[in-house]
Amino acid sequence: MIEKGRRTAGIGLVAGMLVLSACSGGNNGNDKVGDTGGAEANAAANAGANGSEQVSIKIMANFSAADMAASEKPIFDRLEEELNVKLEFIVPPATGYKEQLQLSLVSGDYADLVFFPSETDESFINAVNDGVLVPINEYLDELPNIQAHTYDISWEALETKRDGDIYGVPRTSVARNDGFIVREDWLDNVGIEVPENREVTIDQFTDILRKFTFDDPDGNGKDDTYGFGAFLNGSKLIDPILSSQFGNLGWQKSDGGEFDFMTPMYDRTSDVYKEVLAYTQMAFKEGLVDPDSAVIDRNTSIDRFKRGISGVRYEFAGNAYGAEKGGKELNPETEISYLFIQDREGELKGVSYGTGTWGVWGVTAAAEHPQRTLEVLDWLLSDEGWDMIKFGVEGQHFNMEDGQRVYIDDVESPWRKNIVRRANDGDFFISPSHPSEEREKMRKWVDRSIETVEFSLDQGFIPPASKEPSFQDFKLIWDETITKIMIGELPVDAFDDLLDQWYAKGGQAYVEQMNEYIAGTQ
Ligand SMILES: [Ca+2]
Repeated sequence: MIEKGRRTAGIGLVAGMLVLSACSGGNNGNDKVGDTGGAEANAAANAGANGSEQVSIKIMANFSAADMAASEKPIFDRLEEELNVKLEFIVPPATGYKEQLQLSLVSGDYADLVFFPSETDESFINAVNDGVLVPINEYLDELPNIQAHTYDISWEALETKRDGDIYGVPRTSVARNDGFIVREDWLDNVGIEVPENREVTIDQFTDILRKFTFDDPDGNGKDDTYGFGAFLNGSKLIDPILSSQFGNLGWQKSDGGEFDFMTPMYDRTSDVYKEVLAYTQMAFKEGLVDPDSAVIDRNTSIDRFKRGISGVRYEFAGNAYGAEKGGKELNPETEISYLFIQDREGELKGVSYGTGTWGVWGVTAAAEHPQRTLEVLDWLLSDEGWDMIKFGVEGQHFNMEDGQRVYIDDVESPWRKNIVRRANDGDFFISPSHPSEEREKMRKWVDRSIETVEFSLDQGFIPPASKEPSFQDFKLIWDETITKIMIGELPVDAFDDLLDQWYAKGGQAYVEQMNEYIAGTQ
């Protein structure tokens, strides 16, 4: 039952991904008269023309390996041939990328195309304000693939000066409303049937957690399992088990009250966030959560799930098959499936924060051919380029047998998946080496997690008020109190007092500034 030839594919889980909706105002500024002078006119003349002169394009990128792998070289060879360009990559060690980036910007000796960690990173904002990065609006019309595969919200986020000029191309991050992987064999053992669409109500979910905790789902006659496996996140905090299910969709237009925009967490007129906390508290108090959850990291939580200590955990659907394979190594009975939890109205939706970007490609003033520089990214997002990015190269990553890709074990390709991504292509994250039947199943869940995303309106904006010492000091009290409420050491009503204090410690200014920001993006 255990398959041989195990291959770990670099599944890049988009950590903390979050994006925002927003119908783009449609202001691409394409009618704007460029101010980059001759270089631009020159580039426009060359743009995409077959038989154009070969140009060199220097790219500064953040990859985990300094050199392109032999396996992925054919992708860049093809690109160079197709666009008649010569690519020159500058790849500093990933751990020192920010410093190298800073140095190159200060020195004035920068590449044509430069990768920035995010659109809110100081290095990016400074590069925009110092004129190191040029607006790309006027080139977008000739970049159909970039246009087709980028979230509207990302373009808005890249209007750094809020004047319509766009200062980069996002390395897109796919926004998802992930659900949970679940021990399907345990569901069978305790007699729970889940609908074909894998969606259950909050009450059904609670029932699953209870039966997994108290009904000996692994059938060994011992009381040794828990429903839910949680963990401490990157900020050393426990996340609520359910949240959007109670109506927490981040910053949204408010229906009355003091502010035009509000998030349940800071809303003194709504109980939504208290309901979020109360659910998690109930689960801890009833003992439905692996008690180690409050002291372990995500990897340990994954391991405990694999060992059959917990039966449900939060996970990207595309990792379900890998979890099943891992579980079977310890217990051949292991079957893994997926669960989505509906909200109280029976709808499935979850919030995504941020701007659909995972870093930004900026074109610098040093680029003599901005249009052709951007065409490099555009080609990688074309059907031909994307096919190789996503599935790899025949003969390098896989061989075709009976019309199927059969993957070759352990082929490194550290660059290809870290340059561009297509918005809403969740398939990208599902290892192409998995059996096609399993991929098909997971893709349905992944697609569902993508189509049920609602975007928080804050676009990742961090109000300046949050930099105030009193606000920052209070964060410790906030985190501690929230944690104590969730694990049941404080009553849920302790949240009311906490929120009042938060407003007094700078929260008022925070919410005002956030409202001003969101209003400016509408
Ligand atoms: Ca048991």
